[in-house]
Order: sequence, then C-alpha cells, then structure tokens
Amino acid sequence: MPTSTSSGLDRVLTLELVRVSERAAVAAARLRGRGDEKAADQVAVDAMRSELNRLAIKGTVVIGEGERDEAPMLYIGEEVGAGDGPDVDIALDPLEGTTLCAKNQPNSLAVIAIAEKGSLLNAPDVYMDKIAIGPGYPEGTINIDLSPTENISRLAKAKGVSVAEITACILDRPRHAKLIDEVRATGAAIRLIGDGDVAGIIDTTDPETTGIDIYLGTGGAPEGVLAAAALRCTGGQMQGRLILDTPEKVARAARMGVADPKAIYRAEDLARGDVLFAATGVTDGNMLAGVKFTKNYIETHTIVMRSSSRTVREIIAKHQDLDKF
Ligand code: VTB
Repeated sequence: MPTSTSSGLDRVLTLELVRVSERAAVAAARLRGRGDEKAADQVAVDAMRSELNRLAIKGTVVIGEGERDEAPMLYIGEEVGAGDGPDVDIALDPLEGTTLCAKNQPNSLAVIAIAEKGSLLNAPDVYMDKIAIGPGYPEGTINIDLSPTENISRLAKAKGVSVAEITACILDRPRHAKLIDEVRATGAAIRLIGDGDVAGIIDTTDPETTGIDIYLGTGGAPEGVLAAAALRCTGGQMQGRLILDTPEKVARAARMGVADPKAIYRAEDLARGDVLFAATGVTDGNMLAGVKFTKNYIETHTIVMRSSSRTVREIIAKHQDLDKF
C-alpha cells in the first residue's frame, strides 16, 4: 500500500534516494584529488544510474548530464528506474563540482531530486541569474530586479543586523567582477567559490552553520533547478532568470517549453509540487562531510528531504559491505 498519495509522491521514495546519492558520492570520492574531472564524473554517473535503475519508479531524466547526443548516460529524456512505480521527473547531477572533486577542494556533491511528472522546469544548459536566501524572512525580501546593494540592505534589515554582518556567496568568475565590487562596496563580506553553486544556495538555508546569508550571481540553469528543489524542502526564497542572450538560445529554450525568455522563476516555479531531494558530500563541505574511507567501512553523509512535509534528515551511513562499492 502506498504510504502517501494525497500529498504527492510516495514518501518511501525519500529514503530510497539516499542510496542513489551515496553510491554516486562514494564512486566519485575514490577519484578525489586525481586531477581527472572526466573520470570522476563518469564513475559517479555509472554508479548513480545503476542504483537509480533499482528504484520502483518510471522516471524520466529532465535535468541530467546533457542532451542525448552529448551525454552517453543520464541524458535528458533517458528513462530510468525499475519501471514498476509512479511516473516521475528526475533532476540529477552525479558529481556537482567536478573540478572541486578533481582538486580535492570543498563542497563537491552527488545530487538528485525527484518530482511529480511535469513539475520541474526543463532548463536548457545555459546560464541563469540567481538570487537566494534561507528561510525565516518575509516573502519578497529579495527581488532579482533590484540591485545587489538593495537586496543586501533589505536582507540585513530583515535579519536585524548591519550590512557588515551579511556574507554573500558568489562564484569566482571574471563575469562577476562588477557584482563583486558592488557587494564589497556595501560593506558585506563575500565567500568566493570556485564551483558548486548548488551547495552555495543550499548553504543560505543554514547561515549559522555555513556562514552564508545570500547567494548572488550567474551559474548553470540546470544547477538552479536542483538548488530550487532543495529550497522547496528547507524553505527559503530564490529567484532565477535564464540568460538567453542569442537567438539560438532563445530557440533552444523554446523547444524545451520556455515560452517567455525573460520569465523570472521562483523556487516554486522551478520545482513544483511534491519534491524529494538528496545530496551526499563527496569532498568535505560547509554542511556535509565528504566520504571517509576507513579500513572496515566507508562513511557517507547525506541530507535528504521532502517538500510536502519539509522534513530534513541527515544520514550518516557506515557501509561495511565493501565489495558492493
Ligand atoms: C556553476 C557551478 C557548477 O558550473 O553552476 C557553474 O555550480 C556555472 O558555469 O559547479 P561556469 O563554470 O561556466 O561559470 C559549474 O562550475 C560546473 O557545472
């Protein structure tokens, strides 16, 4: 008997997802610090796919490794799952932060989200302008159409602190030079990250632990959908706008169902309905520890959550059946 139907997805799937992200994380972690991004990504993809294919779902990858002609596995449109369960859409990134993993730097993750059929934005692989804050602030505290200065000042006011006590997370990219200057001019601090804006956005949901209050800047649109799925479960606010700056990108987005190229998407537009989300740390990060290999077991740290109940679980697993990995 299904354990839940009225509020969306069968909740049993929530815990099932943990195995999927754990498996991908362990595979990638074996290649931490080897300087080979492609190899680390490939083993994570293989591991995630084989575990995903054991789940009792009829899943379609809508955010994946790329389009069918550019990705051999977990491509957009690929059918996954054992086929004997509900129709669901899947967003995944078996190794978010391939470079971080290859360099053994913080915050690379294995990530997956499951949603009801048709409820995830089918985002093309373009940039998305993003802004996100954690839960507990009045609706409308941030607005992507306002300047970073205004957004930071509104956030500081809502938090009841001075702007100097706010930390913004921004991807360290030349395209963000103006943004970085502007944020520094406000007096706020910046945490510059090399990659991994899914982790950067999730970090805003727990500033006491992570030290990050707000995420600003442009990153991948697929990563935006994954981050939105997480925020739907934790609370928090996010807005994103696709950067469709050529006719070719506008046309590609239109083919994927994006009618309005200038649309502003909130978290609840990027990932609608009931959403399940799991992320396992590959390298140590602000919220999740990386995979630990010991003589007798492999330890993983996963956060897993569900939007309809807003339950957030952290699971530390000791895997002793080492032959399985
Ligand atoms: C970000 C980051 C990813 O892509 O989305 C970024 O979170 C955006 O693209 O980890 P650029 O690298 O071109 O700035 C990644 O770095 C890789 O997917």
